[in-house]
Amino acid sequence: MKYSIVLPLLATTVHAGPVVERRQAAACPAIPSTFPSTTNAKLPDPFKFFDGTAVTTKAQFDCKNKEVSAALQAQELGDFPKKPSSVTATFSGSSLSITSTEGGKSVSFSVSIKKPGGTGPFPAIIAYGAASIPVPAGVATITFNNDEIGAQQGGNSRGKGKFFDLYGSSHSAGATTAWAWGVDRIIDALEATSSVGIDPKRVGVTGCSRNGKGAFVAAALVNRIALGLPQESGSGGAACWRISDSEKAKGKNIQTSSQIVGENVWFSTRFNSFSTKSSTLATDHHQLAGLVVPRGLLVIENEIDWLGPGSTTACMKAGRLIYKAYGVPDNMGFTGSGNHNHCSFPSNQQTELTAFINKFLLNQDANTSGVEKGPGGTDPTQYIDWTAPTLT
Ligand code: MCU
Repeated sequence: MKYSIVLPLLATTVHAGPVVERRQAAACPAIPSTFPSTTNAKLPDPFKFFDGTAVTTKAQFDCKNKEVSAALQAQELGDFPKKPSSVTATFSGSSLSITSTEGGKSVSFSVSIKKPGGTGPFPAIIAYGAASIPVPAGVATITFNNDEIGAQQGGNSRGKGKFFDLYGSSHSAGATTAWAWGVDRIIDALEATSSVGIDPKRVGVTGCSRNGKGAFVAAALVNRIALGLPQESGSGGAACWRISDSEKAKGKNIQTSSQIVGENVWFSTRFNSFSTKSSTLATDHHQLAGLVVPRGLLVIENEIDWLGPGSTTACMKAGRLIYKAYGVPDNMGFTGSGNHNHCSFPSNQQTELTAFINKFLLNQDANTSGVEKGPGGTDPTQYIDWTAPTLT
């Protein structure tokens, strides 16, 4: 059977929405277009607007996140485009084909959907490339060929892929941002096509290694994602740039910003000028986790030096301070485990994975409290000169 839907033009059909939501949005201070670049070896304060105003309420924090997103786009990720003027989808067999049109140009891509038996709607996990975590019965898998949206074949693949066919090869987005745009379109299509049988409010995203960086960025930028499951993302994902530089200075064989910009096109060319001075970035990746607040996030790591287990652990501990300040400490956890091959999910991370999936995708009661597993001796306090408030 074939289904066809057309999503309405955003500009002409935006509905008023709940009054509270509109008031909160209107109450946000204007988002700056330039960001601090003063040297700061510590992790930037997630509870201070760039103009120095303290963040004391959850509503202010939600506004602060808009600034953080803007700063990340301006300095690392490149622009994350809003929804194209038209998004249409057709569902046939197990294939959901999505066409996005903007400025007279269109691109199409398809995802394949493997559903559990029985009657939906089902929750789903969008897997970059192929899932390298076990997806439990009861949860669908949406296989997303992120490489066709934004190529990641080294420096020469800059600006290649369907995202760039639509927005132009010189668009500022790095590959991780282009992929997040693809995830955003998948959710558009799921929302508009109930016949697919997937509940768009219970969608997670995963990917491993380079695709783990992508899954983390998607969870951060696409606020309709219910659960982020970045796996072994390391530097560019769960690691903080500043902490990785400090670990490198201590002699660790760890990926840093200065290396990553030469290896591949995961980030915008805007990041190049920061790559050797990460301490001048307006944000760091504890705030990438902060962008997912209050949604579910389980950061899955390995203890391979290059991934920076010391950096990912300290950085995500700082990320959990943000969740805690917002009153939802149990909505985020991180689990690092050694002695297994890169991207081969070990059984000793299963309990926490199951708990997060049960809670955020299967709507079950599950204990996700206090999941902080990583190598000993990793303490973020030396990188922190702020105190997390209890946001009201
Ligand atoms: C952890 O992800 C990357 C890493 O950042 C790269 O430096 C390395 O080349 O590849 C890793 C990866 O994607 O492995 C599959």
